[in-house]
Amino acid sequence: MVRAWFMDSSDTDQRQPHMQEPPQFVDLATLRELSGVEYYKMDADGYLEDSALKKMREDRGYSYEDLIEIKKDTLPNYEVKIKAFFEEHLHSDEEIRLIIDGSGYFDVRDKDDKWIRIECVKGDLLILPAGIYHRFTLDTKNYIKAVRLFVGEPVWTPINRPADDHPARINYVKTVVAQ
Ligand code: KMT
Ligand code: NI
Repeated sequence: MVRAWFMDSSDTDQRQPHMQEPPQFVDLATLRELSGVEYYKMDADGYLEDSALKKMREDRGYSYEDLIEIKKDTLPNYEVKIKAFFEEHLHSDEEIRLIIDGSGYFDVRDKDDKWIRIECVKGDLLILPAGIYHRFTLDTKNYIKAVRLFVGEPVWTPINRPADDHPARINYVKTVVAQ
């Protein structure tokens, strides 16, 4: 089961859980309400053939798919990428990730600009809406492998905060934050 929680305010090691004391967990319905983030459980082993994933590809028009493996010795420019993933940013499109091995944290800003940390493990599929401020980090196990999905030709460009005038941000504020 995926878990999410409001983060503490300490800026020590990003790979630690950073839960508050006591922990302030966020359930999936609340996560969606506060951020627009969608979560689905998928069959990570059989994902190529999984009917739920197949339906999602069709329904949402996910025509592009590749794999990203974040591992020190095999990902080119590892340190640079790790740093860029953890810079607060947004994208002009959804960020869709299905975790097929390992684990990591997606941090998203909620409507009140508070950080919610989403712990992702094998079988978790997350859809971060276009325009949401977010970041990603590995956890202390230092390994994740994920499928990246996209509608059409992929654009992975991160637009670092502040990007409040970006059209995707304006639309996100209108459709999620202001609701
Ligand atoms: C991104 O865009 O932040 C990433 O692709 C990194 C996380 S994928 C598990
Ligand atoms: Ni991103």
